[in-house]
Amino acid sequence: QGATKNRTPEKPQYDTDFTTRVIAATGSKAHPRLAEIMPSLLRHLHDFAREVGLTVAEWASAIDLINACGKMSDDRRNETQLLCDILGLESLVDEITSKKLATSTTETPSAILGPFYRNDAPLLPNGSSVVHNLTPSVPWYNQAVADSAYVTGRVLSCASGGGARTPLRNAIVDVWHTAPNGLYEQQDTDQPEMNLRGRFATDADGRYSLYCLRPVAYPIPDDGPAGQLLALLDRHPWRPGHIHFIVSAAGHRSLTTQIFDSRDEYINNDSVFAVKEELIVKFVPREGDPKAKWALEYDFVLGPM
Ligand code: MBD
Ligand code: FE
Repeated sequence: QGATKNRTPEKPQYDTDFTTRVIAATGSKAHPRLAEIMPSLLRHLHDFAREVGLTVAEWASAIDLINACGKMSDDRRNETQLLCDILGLESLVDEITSKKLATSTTETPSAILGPFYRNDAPLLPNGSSVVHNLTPSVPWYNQAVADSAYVTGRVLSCASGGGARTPLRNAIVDVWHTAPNGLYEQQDTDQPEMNLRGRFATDADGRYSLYCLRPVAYPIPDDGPAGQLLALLDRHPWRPGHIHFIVSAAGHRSLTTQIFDSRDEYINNDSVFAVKEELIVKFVPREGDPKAKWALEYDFVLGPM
């Protein structure tokens, strides 16, 4: 009784002039874009705090969360990015960026980069495999054989407009995916360096071709603060099986995207909200190729710079 007697009985009224003053104190001669976006950020941030009645203790636990993400991050783990991913923020800014820059709806849709890209994947000849050192002693050998896949397609330009698509020679298809144990090579000491990564240059017809594996569903790393938050929010950490690509060609905007295996049970339930209809693919059985049980043909369409 005594504990409640001094508390405000009705909805508190805040001095919103406070926010106006904070915004008025904010500008940037050095960085015009910062000057443009900060007022909006401050307005939404302050409105959010007022709307939910954010307390000092709650704000302090958010600070702890962000600090914990930073402490955990290094070359191999970007926990702050992962936090953004589970909040849908990386997917949202990816969508905003491609809407701003795309010149045609025929461009292949983008999808988020994610935290596991590595520069300088080996440049491999078309028709070679990104699966290295696969021997029967590898724990997931049988699954790798059952899911072996031949992936081919063309890199096309829609730069000339009018719905025309022209093949791009010497485009680079940079590809990466997890092993059947759900781990990227840098997360897994049992995989050789740069396993399941490669770059392929398209031929005169704009064609690339490679051997890889049908991707499996896997949980994003959930042993850190982002995973704790997921659990608190009654959410699962799984992503549908996906293959990442960065496709680049002279005079064209690089495309960062992912393709998603239609068979996957998480296809409509991605923990980082990256799936788009046009990026869902169907692998088909491949006959007469001892190196692949499955085949996929997928074209990438790039827009002009
Ligand atoms: C991933 O493998 C990934 O692709 C994304 C976007 C986020 C977390 C893990
Ligand atoms: Fe990924």
